[in-house]
Amino acid sequence: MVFRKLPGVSASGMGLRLSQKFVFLLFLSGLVTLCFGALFFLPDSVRLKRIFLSKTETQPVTVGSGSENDARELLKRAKEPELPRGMTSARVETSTRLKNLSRKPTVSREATEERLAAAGKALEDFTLPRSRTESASAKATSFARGAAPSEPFSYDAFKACLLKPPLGRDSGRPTDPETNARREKVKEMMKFSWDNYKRYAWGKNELRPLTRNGHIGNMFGGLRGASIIDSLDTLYIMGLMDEYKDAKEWVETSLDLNSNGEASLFEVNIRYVGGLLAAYYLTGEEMYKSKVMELGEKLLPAFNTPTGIPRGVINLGSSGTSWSWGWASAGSSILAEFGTLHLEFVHLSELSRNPIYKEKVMNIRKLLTKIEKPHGLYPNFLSPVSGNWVQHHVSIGGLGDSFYEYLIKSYLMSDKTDEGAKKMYYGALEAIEANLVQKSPGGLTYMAEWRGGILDHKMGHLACFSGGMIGIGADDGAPEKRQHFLDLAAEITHTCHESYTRSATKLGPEAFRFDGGGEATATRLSDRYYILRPEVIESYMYMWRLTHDPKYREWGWEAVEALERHCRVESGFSGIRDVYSMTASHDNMQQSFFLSETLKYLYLLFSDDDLLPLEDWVFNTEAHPLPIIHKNCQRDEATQGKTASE
Ligand code: DMJ
Repeated sequence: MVFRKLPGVSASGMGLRLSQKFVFLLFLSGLVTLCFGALFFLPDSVRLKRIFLSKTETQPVTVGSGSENDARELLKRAKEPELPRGMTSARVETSTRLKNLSRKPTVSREATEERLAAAGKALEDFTLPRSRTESASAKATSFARGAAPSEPFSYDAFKACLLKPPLGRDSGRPTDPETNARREKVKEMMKFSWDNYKRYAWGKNELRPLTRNGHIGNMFGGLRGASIIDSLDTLYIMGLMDEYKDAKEWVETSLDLNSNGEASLFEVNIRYVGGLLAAYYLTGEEMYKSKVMELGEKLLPAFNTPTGIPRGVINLGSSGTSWSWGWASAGSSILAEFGTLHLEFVHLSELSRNPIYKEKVMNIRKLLTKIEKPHGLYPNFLSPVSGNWVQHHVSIGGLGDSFYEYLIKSYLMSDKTDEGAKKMYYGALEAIEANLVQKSPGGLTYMAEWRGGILDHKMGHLACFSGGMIGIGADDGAPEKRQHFLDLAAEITHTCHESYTRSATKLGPEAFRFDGGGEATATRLSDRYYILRPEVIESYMYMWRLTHDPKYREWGWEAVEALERHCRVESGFSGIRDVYSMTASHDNMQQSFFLSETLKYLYLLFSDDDLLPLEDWVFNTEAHPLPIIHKNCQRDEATQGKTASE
């Protein structure tokens, strides 16, 4: 048969002319674009949308006075790396660690691509609804009924185990009148911060001191009152008893733990779990204990992953589902987040007589011990699915910081019996010294960051806690290294002090560099802000306790004066946007860690050492004091830390 070519019809394809094909293709591509666009307007519940977008992106904006969606904010800010935190809007994000990240151009740029790549991964999310998670209270019952011990935790027995009274001989009042006056000044700063929070933001998470309203954010899911929980122990040790009673009453009557919403596991743990535990141990109020047990149980589903490494975000409601942060590399978990649970979780097991909490964190420890570490270093991103490192970025500042802190503090809190933590800490420190610790041409010692073998000569304000950390760990490495560690701790603390003295305001920037001509100064506009962070003052406090060198108290006083001059506003304390400018530009946020950490460490710096003595207490990373579990004190098997799997 012969096919005859019809006039006006192309010989190719389906018999369409070239121009017709072009129109058809145009129509087809329009249709595809329309379908994709529609995805973004679908309601959040639509499954299809969850497949295409990482979970964080699909979360609804929590609406409430002053609340914003941090994840969306992170993504938005990712496109504005040149702007310092807080300059993008009137708001400063609650999670300062996460804020840091969002500002990094590398993370910012990669974040979008990685989120899309992670979208596929999101399907692998291994989350169990709360009903399928072993209930801590159910397990506690069976634990009590079985072979395991059933003696309930006794507060009196705990108190009898302490070596010294928690508040010292005279609540830590120093005999020297000048030091006492300085201490009183810090107390006044606390009262001022608290009073304004109470007046303008009561029950909200943080105070916005310029606009005189409350900030909620969504780092804590539906939980509220972060400033109250973070302040309980500070008010108590300062003897601000009327204020403490108000705080306690609020916890008793208004702290709603049945709130829904996606929360940061890390932030809820360090602020809420840590704050409630400390309040309980200091006061013996059973109410704090039952609240913290209830909250602790809500955190357990985050560990339901193939490796047991928890994800960063957890729904505190009944679903108990968890996710990785949308911005974190390929659905990974963050070292400083999953590595900053140990102290609180050991105490949750201690109080509940239920080993499950300790098992969860010991499992993290086990994985980290086994996994191969580049040059002995711990990278910041780990996949909770495969248990492998996702990137080789190492930092003692944001993303890594409190993981190292919790290793040495776990050892100290176990009354030096936790050999695993000890080995990991000194191993990590050796690798840090070999790879990260640097000396500038001007003689300043600093901790650089490490990106797959390439050094970034930058140190974050967050990394300044390491002076204190290396100091408190000086005694327990090799004996011949004691002085070396004390010297290193003093040098790092000195460098961090330099970052303060080299600024016009005498407050330190968010990050400072040692390249590009300067030393210990921020070279980027986006690193110039100060958000009332505690880390530098924290190191002064530890170095004071360890050496009694008066310079640390002087440096602390310089910080008080600078805070008064540049951060005190009419209705509270606020962060500032540029530590190099004498023209104040406030960020309108009184962070809750200012009340729990910055002011507490200052107060301790000007107090006698018998206020919360280090022989009995370790501070969690939010400065909430947790007691050392003394080995010679009689405890039953559960409190000895035996886990069910051991
Ligand atoms: C606090 O919430 C904690 O110290 C945390 O470990 C990191 N930094 C903030 C304060 O800067």
